Formats: sequence, C-alpha cells, structure tokens
Amino acid sequence: MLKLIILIVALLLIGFIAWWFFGNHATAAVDAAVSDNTQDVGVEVSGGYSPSTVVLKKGVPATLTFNRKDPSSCLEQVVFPDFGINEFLPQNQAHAIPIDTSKSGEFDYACGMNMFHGKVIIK
Ligand SMILES: [Cu+2]
Repeated sequence: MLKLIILIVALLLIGFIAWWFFGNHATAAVDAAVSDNTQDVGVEVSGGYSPSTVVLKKGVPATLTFNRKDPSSCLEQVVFPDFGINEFLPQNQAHAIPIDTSKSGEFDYACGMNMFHGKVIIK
C-alpha cells in the first residue's frame, strides 16, 4: 500500500515537473496597441512572462512595461541580449523598458539566469 502511494506521488511529481518545463503556459502572441505614434505592452512577470510573445510595429517607439509579481530572485533581472538591456525589475511596480523598433526581427529575452524566456517580434 505504501509503495503504491509513493508511486502515485512520484508520478504526480514527474507530471508536474514535465508540465512546468515543457507545458505551453497558455500565452499567445499579443499585438501592441498603437496610439499617438507610441506603443506599449504590459508584461506580467509571475512564474514566467505573460504574454510571453509580444508583437510590435516597426518604426513606432515602443515600451514594454514589466510588472513583477514573482518574489523569486530568478525573475528580478530581465535581459535583452540583442538590445544590450539588462535591468532590475522592482517587485509589484510597473517598470517600463524602451525597445528600439528600428529593425524588424524576432528578439528573445530571458531572466538573469536564462531560465524563463520571452520574445519580441518587430514587424
Ligand atoms: Cu532565472
């Protein structure tokens, strides 16, 4: 009986871990709303980035406004290697990061340890 319980717990744990790492955490790409020649998208940081993919219009000045709900030190840093951005995200505060939209393409970003990923698509 005990073995069976251990087996079930182990399977649940494996399932959870698989979901955590490989599951699609339900975020489709979100288009920025453009108004008065600026565009801004809010990204909630809580166990990852939501939405994880943001679509920006090329040539329109853009900001991503991060709001970190997650208390973990893992997500307190956000790094955009293509833009030379490496910023600290204060917890429970909106933190706007300007994004250079002069070039189109797909640009990945990540937490400081490169564990959680997001993407900016400029087109
Ligand atoms: Cu991390």
